[in-house]
Amino acid sequence: MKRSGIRMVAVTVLLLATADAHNATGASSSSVIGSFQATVVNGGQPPGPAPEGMVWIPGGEFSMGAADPVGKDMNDVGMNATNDSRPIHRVYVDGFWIDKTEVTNGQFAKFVKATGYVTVAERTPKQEDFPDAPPESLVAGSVVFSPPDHPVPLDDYLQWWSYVNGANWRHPFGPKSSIKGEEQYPVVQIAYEDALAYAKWAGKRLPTEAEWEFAARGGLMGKPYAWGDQFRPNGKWMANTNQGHFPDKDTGADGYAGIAPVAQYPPNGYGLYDITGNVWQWTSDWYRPDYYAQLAATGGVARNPKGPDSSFDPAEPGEKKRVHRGGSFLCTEQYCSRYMVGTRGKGEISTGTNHLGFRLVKSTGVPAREGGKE
Ligand SMILES: [Ca+2]
Repeated sequence: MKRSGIRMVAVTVLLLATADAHNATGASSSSVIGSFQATVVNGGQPPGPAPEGMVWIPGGEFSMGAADPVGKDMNDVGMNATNDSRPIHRVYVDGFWIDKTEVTNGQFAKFVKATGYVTVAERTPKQEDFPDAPPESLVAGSVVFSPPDHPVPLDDYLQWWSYVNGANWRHPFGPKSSIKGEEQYPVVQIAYEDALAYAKWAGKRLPTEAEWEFAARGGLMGKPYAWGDQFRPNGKWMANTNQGHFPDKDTGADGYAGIAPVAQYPPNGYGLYDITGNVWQWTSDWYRPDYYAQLAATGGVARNPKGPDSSFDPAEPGEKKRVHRGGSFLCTEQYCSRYMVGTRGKGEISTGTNHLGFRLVKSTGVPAREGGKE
């Protein structure tokens, strides 16, 4: 990294680098691990015709979280999951509509054209917000995956993440990059408030983490992947992840090195494309590593949980983070295997990256019961 000060903090909270989660969680996996129980899907029909591009998720009760990896240490690099995804706990969510795909560049462009919205990454940082930053560093930009050309130890993510001046949703890798012809790719370089602004315009909202996971599981119970038990059933690639050697070599064996257009891989049981892999997705929950443990400790079913009241990441207690889910085209079993459906990510709310986007949900109009317990 050649820059210091402005948004360097943001770089340090990149979700792909959450190597701290293993040790940061307050939960003890050995003492509070639950187990998966049957998914009980609500009956009845969808409340009406599906909004364009959305599908009905009936909601119901399910077991949320990730199982302990079998025969593997939950180390912080090639982890199957992190301890913040434990224990498995029981959750109920009401039915809702959800986007079949992540929001695309084409969709986001319509929003920007209609509203004149300027994303966080396009705004020049203000000195008052970064009083310690040298003025010359107050340049609009965002965080970009910038892989080394040789293998590196996986304990320093600054070797593959850079803050790039001029990077934003129109120029995901920096000023010389473009999304021309990529209307069907997921929009990236989106900060949390950018996603909220789009959602308000679209008459939708971000999913809670629980809604996201219920939808992602596609009606299955406790499977490690959104589609079932095997990463590659019958040899078939089911999601856009990373092959080769992380971070220096992505062979694209699954069809894409780097980001892919939406819906290039089979949908899950609810008809959702790229619910894991391709780009991470914002959820509306604040991040705390011990949230699952808090819910599990009550011993009941968490109804429509909306996340903790505030963010707290012991690794970076000063940062406000929301939960990311789904993993990305950079995820690999060598590092950050969080295309596994029960696992979690997190990210500082003002930080976009070129592998982070979002998809939205819509409630039926029936007021959901507030988060909490029965
Ligand atoms: Ca790939």
